[in-house]
Amino acid sequence: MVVTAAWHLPMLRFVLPLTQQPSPSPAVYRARRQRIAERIGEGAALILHGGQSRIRSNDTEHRFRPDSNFHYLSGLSEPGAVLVVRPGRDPEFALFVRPRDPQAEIWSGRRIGPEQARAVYGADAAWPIGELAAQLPRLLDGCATVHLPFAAYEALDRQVFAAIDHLRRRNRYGDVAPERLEDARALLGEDRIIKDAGALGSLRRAVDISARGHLAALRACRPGLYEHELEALLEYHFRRLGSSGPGYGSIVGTGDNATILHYVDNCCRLEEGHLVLIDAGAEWDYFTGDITRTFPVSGRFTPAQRDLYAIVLAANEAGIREAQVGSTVDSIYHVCLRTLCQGLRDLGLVDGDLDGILEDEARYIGYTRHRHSHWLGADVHDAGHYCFHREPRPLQPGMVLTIEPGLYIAADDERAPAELRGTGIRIEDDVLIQAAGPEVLTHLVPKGIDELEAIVGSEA
Ligand SMILES: [Mn+2]
Repeated sequence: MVVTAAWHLPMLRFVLPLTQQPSPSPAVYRARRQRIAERIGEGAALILHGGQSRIRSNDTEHRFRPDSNFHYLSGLSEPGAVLVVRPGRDPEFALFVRPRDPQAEIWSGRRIGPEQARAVYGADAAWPIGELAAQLPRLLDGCATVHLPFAAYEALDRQVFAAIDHLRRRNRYGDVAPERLEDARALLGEDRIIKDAGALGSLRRAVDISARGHLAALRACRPGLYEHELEALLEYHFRRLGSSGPGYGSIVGTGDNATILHYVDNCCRLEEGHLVLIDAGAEWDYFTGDITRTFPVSGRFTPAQRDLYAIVLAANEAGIREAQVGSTVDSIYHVCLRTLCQGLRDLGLVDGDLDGILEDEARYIGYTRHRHSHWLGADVHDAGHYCFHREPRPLQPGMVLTIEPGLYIAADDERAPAELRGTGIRIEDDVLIQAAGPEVLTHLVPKGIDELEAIVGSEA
């Protein structure tokens, strides 16, 4: 990191870097704003914050990652931006961005600036972010409803309330203040849950890059490597292929580390005879893949590992078969769970008849631990309701979800055969719901026992 001042650098010519180019295409974002505009109707306004840079430690920052909803509607990825959408009004799409500042840009990177924001992102109007407080009353005057993500950006909440208060006081001069607030997260979630062509294109690419990272890790795996070496290899391929990096902290856990659901220390040595669990996904254009595979470090399952693995694989496959239009995330869970519990019973880890086991969560939850699906998209746990009025919502074409059953046997589980104590197995695929049946987006990464044994260590 550069720490010396360089006052004499020439002013940076504005060149739009690759990462800022709106991809897929401006038309995708325009169509999304159009759908949202139709949903909220004339007389409403939507306000979203693009997110701020976050401090990692002292005065160094994490790489900026925009707010998913903001990016979904604008394509813009810069800290400190705000968008306003007002259906049927002029300007209908307004952006507030950081002003150009040659000196600041020498230190912390290029800025789009209001002028380019209009040209590149199709805004009808754009101002420096410092003018937000002054412009908001004018933009909200006459809007009956304001859509805002509740409790997301306190400073923005305060500015919106200040603008509303200002309009309220000026009612006797003819200003009309908004009287209703609605949660923009719910609004955006219901649009994001059905993937449009742009979202699906980005998601397919994210999943494809994720798969290539997993394939590289499978091929390179051998006893004596460390978890962080597999992590580095995965993420090397993510970045090599143009991804901005993992969409969430990569999990590489061997032995009983695999029983820790969100294990991210990734510091242990891979031992002969152990399994290793990798749960990792690459981000592309702010959409992320989410793949989990579990496989033997040495390339050969022990008979006991194979039996346990076969149960989880059967549950994963049963869950995928259940991923049909009209089915629900709940019914996928129950199909997976029935398969897992049948297997636990066959292994002698739980007693009794299957229906009795399934009725008593306390008997199996220590082994199964978590639900088996979440929506997938711009966020790894993506936006959108799972149920309405406590009823699970039916799956529709265009939804993407994960199916990820697992079994976890604690290191101190005295019921389990000694060689399975401290074992975690999870198999996770990303599935697109379609009228013709589920499409497994993650099919490139093998999960069958024979395929895994053939590929693990093949390039070690
Ligand atoms: Mn997942």
